[in-house]
Parts: sequence; C-alpha cells; structure tokens
Amino acid sequence: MRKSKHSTPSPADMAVQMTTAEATVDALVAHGIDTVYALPGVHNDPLFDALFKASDHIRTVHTRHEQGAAYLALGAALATGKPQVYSVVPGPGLLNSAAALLTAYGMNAPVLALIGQISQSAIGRGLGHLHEIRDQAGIIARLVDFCARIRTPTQAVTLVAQAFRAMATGRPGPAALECAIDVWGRSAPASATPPVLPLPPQPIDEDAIRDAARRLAAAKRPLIVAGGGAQDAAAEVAELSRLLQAPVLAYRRGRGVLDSRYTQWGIDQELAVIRIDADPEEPERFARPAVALIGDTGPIVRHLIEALRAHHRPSRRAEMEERQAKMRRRLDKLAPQIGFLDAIRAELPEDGIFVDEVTQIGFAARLLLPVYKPRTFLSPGYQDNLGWGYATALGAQHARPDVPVLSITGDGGFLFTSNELSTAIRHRIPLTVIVFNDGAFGNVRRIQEEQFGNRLIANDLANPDFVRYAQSFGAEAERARTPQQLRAALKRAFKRRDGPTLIEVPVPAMPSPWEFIFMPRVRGLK
Ligand SMILES: Cc1ncc(C[n+]2csc(CCOP(=O)(O)OP(=O)(O)O)c2C)c(N)n1
Ligand SMILES: [Mg+2]
Repeated sequence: MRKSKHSTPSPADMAVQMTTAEATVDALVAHGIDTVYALPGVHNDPLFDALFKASDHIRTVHTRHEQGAAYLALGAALATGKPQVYSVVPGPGLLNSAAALLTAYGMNAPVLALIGQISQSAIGRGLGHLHEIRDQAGIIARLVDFCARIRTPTQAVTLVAQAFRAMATGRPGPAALECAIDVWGRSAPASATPPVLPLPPQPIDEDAIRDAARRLAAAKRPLIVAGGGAQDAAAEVAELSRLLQAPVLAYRRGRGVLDSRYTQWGIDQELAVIRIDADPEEPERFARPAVALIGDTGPIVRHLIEALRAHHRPSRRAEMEERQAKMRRRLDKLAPQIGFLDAIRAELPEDGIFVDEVTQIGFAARLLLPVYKPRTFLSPGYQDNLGWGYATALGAQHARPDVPVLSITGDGGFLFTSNELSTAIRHRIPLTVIVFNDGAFGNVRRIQEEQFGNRLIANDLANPDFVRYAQSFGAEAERARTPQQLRAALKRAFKRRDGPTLIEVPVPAMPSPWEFIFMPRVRGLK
C-alpha cells in the first residue's frame, strides 16, 4: 500500500498524514478497486493527482462524456458482479451521468459515484459558484440508497468502507460520495490500513425453507423465474430445476422481474408464489407471497435442494421440448432478426458477453438468443434506456479483457455514446459493435405507422457513413449485408484484441416483436 510522502505514523492506529483524496484512493484500493472510470475537472483535481500517484494500483480510464464514465462503470459491474467506481464533477457532470446511475439502481448494480462539490462553506448558499446545483445531496439521495459527503481524510476512509458495505448488503445497488473542492486536497492523519467492513451474517429461516420445500414437492407444475439474484447461483438453480423438473424462465434482470410478470399475466388464489429476495421489502411489494425467503439465492436454494433430496419426478423434458418448438414456430415471424441472431450466436463464444440495446435485434435477442453462462447477457432492465449499449459494453470489455464482448445497437441508440469510440481507441479496448442501420428510430416509426395513421414525425435519422465514421477514430470497420457476411466480419472482429471494431449492417424495417413481449393475461380470469 502506498504511503504518503510526509507520513507520520502514530503508534495507535498507524495513521499517516494524507489528503482526503489520497485517503479515498487508498480506501478504494483496499476494497479491490483497480479502475476508476472518470472525467476530470477543477473540483476533483486533487483526486486525479492522488490517482496519478497511485497508478501502480489503480488505473484511470477517462471518457469523452460523463454518461460514458458512468456507463463504463455500470458495464464493468454487470460483467463482473463486483463493485466499480466512476468520478465526475458536480452539477452538469453529475446530471450527465444520471441516466446511467438510474439504470445501475434498476439493475441492482454496485456502482460507486465519486462526485465533486463546490467549496464546503458555499454549499446551499446560491452564490453562483462554478457547477453549483441546488441541493445536490438531495438529488443524489433520490438516485441511490447510500450517499454521504466526505469532510475529512479520516471520514473518507470510513465512508468508503460504509459505501462498499451498503452496495453489497441486502439488495445490491449503487452508492455515491460527494466531496467539496476545498476538502479533497486537505491533509490530516488518516488510517494507513483502510478498514473493510464485514458483511452482516445472513441467517436462513429454516421454517420457511421447510414450508417452501413442502409446497414445491406438492406443486403440480412448478416454474422458476430467475432474476438478478440468481446470476451467482446458476449451478444451484439448475439443480433445483432438475429436481423439480421445473422450467426456468429468465427475461431481463434487475428490480421488479417478478412484479412485472404479476401485472402482465395476472395472479389468483391458485397461484402460490415462493419468493427469494435479498431485499426484505421486496416480497410484498406487489402481492403477498405464500413463502418469503430473505437472503442470498445460492445458500437459500442449497437449503431447498437439501430439503427436497428425496424428491423425485418423472422427466418433463419431452413436454418442454414440444412447448419450446411450438413457441419457436410462432417466433419464426421474426425471421429477419433470427437470421442475424443465429450468425451472432455461431461466432460469439459461450462465455462471450452480449450487450443488448433498445432496438429490433435486441428485442428479438431477449426472446431468442441462447445464453449459456451468467453475466453474458447484459440488458438495461426496466429503464430500457436507449443509448446505454455502446458505453456499457465498453466497460464490460474493459473489465473482462479475457472474453469477447459484443455490443448490438440501432443507428438511433448508437449515436448516444458513439463518441466513446475515442475511449476505445485511447484505452485499446477491443470491443466489437454491430450497428443495425434502418435510417430511423424504427420502433417509434412502426408505432406511428400502425397506431397513428402513418403520421410520421421525429423518427427519420440523418446518419453518418458509419464505416468511415468509425475509421476516422482509428477503429476497424466494415459493412455486412447478410447473416453470412456478418459471420465472416465477426470472425475477423473477435480475433482483434488491440482495439475496437464496428460492423454496420444496413437493414429494412423489421417485423414487430411486441406480441411476444407483452404476453396476454392468463390468471385472474373470471
Ligand atoms: C433514453 C430513451 N429515450 C427514448 C426512448 C424511446 N425509444 C425506444 S426505441 C427508440 C428508437 C430506437 O431507434 P434505433 O436505435 O435506431 O433502433 P430501431 O428501433 O431502429 O431498431 C426510441 C426513441 C428510450 N427507450 N430511451
Ligand atoms: Mg434504427
């Protein structure tokens, strides 16, 4: 661990003289952080200087826009399941990063935002300081569950530890720390060995396990719906599914996975729901479940499996294959999307990461792309925020250099963060992006055609030549017009490990996926 040059160790707690910024960076390193995704500015200069001095332990990846910094951190968090950090200036910097922070909240992603502030004594006085925003702390508090302002080096060490504990306790999610422009550089003695707080123990309710196991053993046709908490319990979920011969349903992950099913499909007295949630408030949010199990999915499912050891059921494999084939025949309506998805799946290795977008191929991928490993299908969850894809995928690729990451996007979504092609070049991130170019906000256009008498407004796009655009940054780029050409282009792209590739695929309007995404009501019928 790096020591301050002017260290004056005190025998009591091994305190050394350091700035608030240095204490913060030391604490991040102590929590296993190896990268800060960031965009600098005068409010955070001492923080960047501390990052410079600690560059043997922690890298700084600078982006071209604050939304990029936050999305990169989000992508890295979703791809690894580990906390990630981004830093921005106050006011506009914070707001520029806010859509990504909002998505991190919706996806339960542990992303720590380090946000600058105007000078400590001016906060709340409306004096018109650079980047001043009314009640910044109040705005942040609406976006994350844990936030605080750092006021001294000693406090920095404690607050960083508390933030990391908060991000991992109960329902995971983002956190934020503010620090004033005149506090980052202030020196005081602080702990040379920053503490890492232990996570509180997670007792398992054995009565509830027995109740759940009894109900599952008696259930006629159990179904497992997997959300974000199941990501790190894939083996356990597979074993439970085998024991119960229960199909596993997954769509996207994050908050409310099950709540949105309840509202869409309907519920009734006959439908007994057993919930496993990290957040004790979640089970009863929509409707009271038959059994609520609170804690981490892995250990809870292991206890359920143990309680169901003697259970045996005849195989439902043939039935499931028949159902799947029937659904697949209906989905053949999406043939143009399927052609491209098959090409992608054939080239993207099973451990490669697919980053979804709010585009036609993305909607189809959520229904049709086979996914083999946890954390290899990243989707923006219920925010479904257009434009998250490219920068999020960059973060995923930066954090997982060992596997290829593929970003798919429409022409509309791509230009939200395509400026980060510069970041991919600057930091040699070998991300591949496919831009499906239909010259439109195609989804909006189709709705206007079908539901608004073809009164077309605000959906046609004036696009750059995407191949030349990417090349002008220094990226590799080519155009593919068919699934066969796409396969060949992907093969070339995934071999490249020193920089980014763009593949443009010109496409016509695509068939609507919405009848498959909004499934009809099946419960609670009169
Ligand atoms: C942040 C945000 N703004 C607006 C929307 C609304 N929206 C959903 S899809 C879409 C059009 C997407 O266009 P494109 O990326 O080209 O994909 P396409 O539908 O053409 O395949 C828009 C504007 C959104 N989901 N998120
Ligand atoms: Mg489009």
